[in-house]
Amino acid sequence: MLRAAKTGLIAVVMTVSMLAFAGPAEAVTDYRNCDHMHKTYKNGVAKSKKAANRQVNSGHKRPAVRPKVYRANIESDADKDGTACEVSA
Ligand SMILES: [Ca+2]
Repeated sequence: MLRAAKTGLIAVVMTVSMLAFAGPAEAVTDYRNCDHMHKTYKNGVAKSKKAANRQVNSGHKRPAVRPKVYRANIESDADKDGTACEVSA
């Protein structure tokens, strides 16, 4: 009985903490343009660390690595280099 109650409590705690964790991490905004995106991600958004490094190595500021945000805003990556709304350094 006590064990069942404990197990139930652990399950509830895990569920609540996973939801809390998933909240901000899963929040993906499709920005209407780069000015809008730059209010949150001032150097743009890369799909991977490799893509972010490519920006830095080509004279841009380091973008945030946010694969889901990138996918939601892929239309803002006009040159298809893996970073949306990159900013020159
Ligand atoms: Ca780009």
